[in-house]
Amino acid sequence: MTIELVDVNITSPGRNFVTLKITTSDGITGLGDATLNGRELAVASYLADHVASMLVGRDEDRIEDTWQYLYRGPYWRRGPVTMAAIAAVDMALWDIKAKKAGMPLYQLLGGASREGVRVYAHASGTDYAALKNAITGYEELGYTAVRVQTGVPGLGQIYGVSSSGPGVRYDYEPAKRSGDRPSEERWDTRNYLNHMPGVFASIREDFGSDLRILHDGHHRMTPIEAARFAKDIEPYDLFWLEDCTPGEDQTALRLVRQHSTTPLAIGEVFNSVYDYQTLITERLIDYVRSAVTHTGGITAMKKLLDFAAIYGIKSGIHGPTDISPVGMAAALHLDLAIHNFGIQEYMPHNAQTLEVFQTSFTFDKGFLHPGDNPGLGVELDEDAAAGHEYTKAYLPVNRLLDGTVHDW
Ligand code: GCO
Ligand code: MG
Repeated sequence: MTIELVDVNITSPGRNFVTLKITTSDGITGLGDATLNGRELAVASYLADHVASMLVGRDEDRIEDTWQYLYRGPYWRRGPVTMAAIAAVDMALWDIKAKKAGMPLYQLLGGASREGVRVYAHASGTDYAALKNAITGYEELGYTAVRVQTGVPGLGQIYGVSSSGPGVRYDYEPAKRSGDRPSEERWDTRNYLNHMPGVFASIREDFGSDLRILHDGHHRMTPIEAARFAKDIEPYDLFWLEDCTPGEDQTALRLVRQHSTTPLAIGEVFNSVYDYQTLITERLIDYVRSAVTHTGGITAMKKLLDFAAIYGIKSGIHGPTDISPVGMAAALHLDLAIHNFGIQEYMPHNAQTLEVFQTSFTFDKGFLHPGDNPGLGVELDEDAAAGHEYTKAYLPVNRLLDGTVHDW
C-alpha cells in the first residue's frame, strides 16, 4: 500500500494547533502533531508546500527510511520548524502502522513497562495563599507531583503564573492573542532568587515530604545564579529544577552540577539528540525534557531516550497545552513502553480542544494511560475543527526592569 493523501489541518479551539493527516491507498488514516507555539504557519507551510507531494506514493510502512529521507534529504538540518514537520509525518506513520497491526502504539514499542504514567500538574498562584490552594486542589484530585510557579514581589505578570484567580485548576496559557505583536513582561532575577527558597520551605512545611515538587526557571539565570539557586533549594528536595540556564549553552550546567545535588531537567526548546550530546555524556542532567512534537517524532525520541538510559538519565517529556492531544498521545505511548521513564508533564486541554481531538486517555490517582485503541488512539473531528479559525497568538517577550530584553 502507499500514501495517497496528505492534509494539513489548522484549528484554534482556544489555542492554535497544526495537525497532519496521512491517508493510505486502503483508507487508513494517521495523525501527527505539528504545532509550534507562535510560529504555527511556518510548519504548516513546510509540510503543505514542501513535504506533502513527496510523501504521496511512498510505502507508509517504511518509517525509518521516510525519517532519514526528510532529515538528510533537504540538506538543511534540524531547527524547530523542520523537526516539528518531520515529527508530524513520523507520528502519523506510527499511528497507521499500529492501526494496521490492530494494537495500541505502545505494543509496537515493546509493550507496557508499567501500569500507568505518573504525571505532574501545574500549580501556580500570584501569592503563596493562592499557590497553596492550587496544590491542595491537585492533591484532592489524586496528583502526586506538582510543578509550582508563583508571583514574585515587585514584579507583575510573570511566566507560569495563572491570573485566573482561585480555583482547583489554575490554567496557564502563555500564548496571547495580542494582534501583530507579542505582549511584554518584566523580570528581575534578584527578586526571584530572594523569594523562591521561602516558597519551597512553606510548601514542604504545609504538604510534607511525599509530594514531588517541580519548578521551572525558564532559562532566566546565568550559570552562577543557577548554581547558587540550585544549592539554596537543596533542603527542599525538588524532584527537578527545569531550564535553569539558557538551553543552547550545554556547558553552563557544569557549574550548576559542581555546586548542587538538585536534579536538573532541560530540553523543551531542543530539537535533536545533538543538543544533548554534552549534557548526556557528561551526566549534567537527570531528565530529558524534549517534546515528541519538536524533536522529530517517535523514531527520534526513542533513540534519544535509549541514549539517555545508558547514562542513568530519565524521561520528562514536555506536555503543556501547546502540545496537541495527538502529540500528548505519542508521549504517553513512549512513556508506557520505555524503561527509563521519569515523569510526564500534564496540562489538560480545554473542553473545546477535546471536542476537536477525541482521546482515549484515562486518569487515575495521578497516573495517565493512553488507552488501548489501535494506533495513537486520537481522532480528529474535522467538522468541529473547522469551527475554530486560526488566530495569531504569540508567546510574551521578557524585559528586565530597565527595559533590556531578557530570556522569557
Ligand atoms: C513547560 C514550558 C511551557 C512553555 C511553552 C511555550 O515547562 O511546560 O516551559 O510552559 O513555556 O510550551 O510554548
Ligand atoms: Mg518548561
